[in-house]
Amino acid sequence: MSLKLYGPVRSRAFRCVWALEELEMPFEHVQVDMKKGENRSEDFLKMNPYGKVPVLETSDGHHIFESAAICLYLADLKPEVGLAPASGSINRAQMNQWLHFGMTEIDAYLWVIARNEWFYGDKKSQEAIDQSKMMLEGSLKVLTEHLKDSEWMIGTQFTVADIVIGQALFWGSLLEIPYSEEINQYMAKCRDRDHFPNVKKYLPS
Ligand SMILES: N[C@@H](CCC(=O)N[C@@H](CS)C(=O)NCC(=O)O)C(=O)O
Repeated sequence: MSLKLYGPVRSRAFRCVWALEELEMPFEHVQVDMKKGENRSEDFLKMNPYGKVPVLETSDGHHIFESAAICLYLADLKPEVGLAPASGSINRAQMNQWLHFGMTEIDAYLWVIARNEWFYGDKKSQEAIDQSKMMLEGSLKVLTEHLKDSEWMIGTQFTVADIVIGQALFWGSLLEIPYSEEINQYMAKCRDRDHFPNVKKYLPS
């Protein structure tokens, strides 16, 4: 059995495809058409009861959801690549710190803004948008300061934290959130990585 990733590249599955490419790991890609409700089918809900992508099917048939957890699992399968530092090391703790920061202090606020702007129609809450923008301003300030003297989130080592934060910033730019020069440069560096262009191979034809 091989690794199987469920979820279109234009979703948080992007992170997992990017990690798989960085790790040069073969996998089967299943698009999952969310417009057709394929993520709500009985079979899909058995893999992720929340009905969200991405989901990874491991080579021994287990299912994992949550993009950051999937990326971390994959990185640990090939520790020699260095996408996740060794368990118990200070680098591991710092990678986890930024990984959680990316998920809770960046991605989550962007998602509140996106849901309100794009999906909620007359249920849209300007207050929720404004509060999230305010919180995000603080997170992006911290990120900007950190990037002033760090090449990647943990110094010179590109890790899963960069994949999660980088991709959150990419999709967040659709919301026209103002980014600092440091953040723009960081995103450009992410895009310049050798394996980054390969992610496009998984876009639907
Ligand atoms: N925290 C989750 C979020 C997953 C998520 O919200 N996925 C979206 C696509 S990016 C989804 O599947 N939405 C479909 C739905 O909510 O019905 C992760 O990082 O994997």
